[in-house]
Amino acid sequence: PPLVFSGVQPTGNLHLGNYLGAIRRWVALQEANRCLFCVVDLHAITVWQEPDSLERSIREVAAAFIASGIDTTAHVLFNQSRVPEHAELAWIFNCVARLGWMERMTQFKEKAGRDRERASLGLFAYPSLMAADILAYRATMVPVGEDQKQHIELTRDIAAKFNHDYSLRVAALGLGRPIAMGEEVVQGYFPLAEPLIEGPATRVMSLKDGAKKMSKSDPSDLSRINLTDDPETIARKIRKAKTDPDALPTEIDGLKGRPEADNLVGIFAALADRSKAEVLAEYGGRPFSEFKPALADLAVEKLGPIAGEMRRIMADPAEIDRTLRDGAERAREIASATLSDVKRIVGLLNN
Ligand code: AQP
Repeated sequence: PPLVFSGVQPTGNLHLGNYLGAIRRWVALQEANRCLFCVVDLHAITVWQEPDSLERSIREVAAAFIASGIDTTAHVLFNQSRVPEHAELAWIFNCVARLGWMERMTQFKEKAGRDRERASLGLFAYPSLMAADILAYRATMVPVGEDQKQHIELTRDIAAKFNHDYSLRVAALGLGRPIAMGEEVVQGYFPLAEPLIEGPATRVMSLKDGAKKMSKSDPSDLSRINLTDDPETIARKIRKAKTDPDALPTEIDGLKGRPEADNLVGIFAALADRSKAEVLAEYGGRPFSEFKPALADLAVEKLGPIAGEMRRIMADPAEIDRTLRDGAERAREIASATLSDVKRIVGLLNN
């Protein structure tokens, strides 16, 4: 079966965007696929993290995965730094990827801000580590939010350049397999990963600004719904969410040019497992003063049990650590086999 890989950074404030854009969809993918889910702690340290809060966040993300319904026995849940092959493969990919490719990454530009000179080298090389995360397992399905699309494209570029640069060697060692490149099928070592970006909530926006995505690092806590928020906080944040003065439209086209309305309808649809059109069929023509309480009730109903379960799991950190250690051992079996192939392919003596 195809292999699924995805991850979340343990940078605190896990929010509704992370849940709807990523975690919740992973749960659905578990049925038909083999999945690896990763707490990407090496990505987190590309910007400064207080060591104590990093440890706490790693466990909190793991708890959120488990509380959301990730099956850690049938699938693999681990933290990235426990599988050293990610960092090793990332170094090799740093030598495959080109500076110009990295310079085009919008996430780097956004996160580095105006003072690029002071951004960490790790933040710049982030996409190369992400390519390693995926390709260490030769995963082909990567469920992510819209914001990660460019990084997955770069992962494909790295895989394609590696396959091309080492094609003769891969053939000589008999390590090639058929890789679909558009219409063509070529022999190569790494498959081309596909981003899975689907559903009504691939880009959940800030509750305070319909032009900004909901994000862990937004200084305003009112901009996001955290997975650990209590029911009153969830209701208050939705009540205070920015909207325009008009009633909800009856047709989906009526959401154009109304980013805040579009966002709240998208969140409702994702939480209710319905389409935006279905939500508008019910709430079209009604004012936000009626829609917001309905959304708040729905959010509390869907997120409340997850928050409760997260608290229960977090009460036993040793058990979380055991789960992550066990996951890492199983992940490592696959990743180390890939690394040993890659070293032979590149010509790094490893006998
Ligand atoms: N607003 C969002 N809507 C939908 N999906 C989102 N994701 C993040 N924000 C949204 C998806 O969640 C997964 C994990 O994200 P991440 O923690 O690895 O990185 P990020 O995209 O940098 O998340 P944040 O919350 O925006 O963090 P900061 O503030 O640190 O930049 C990914 O699949 C992502 O697409």
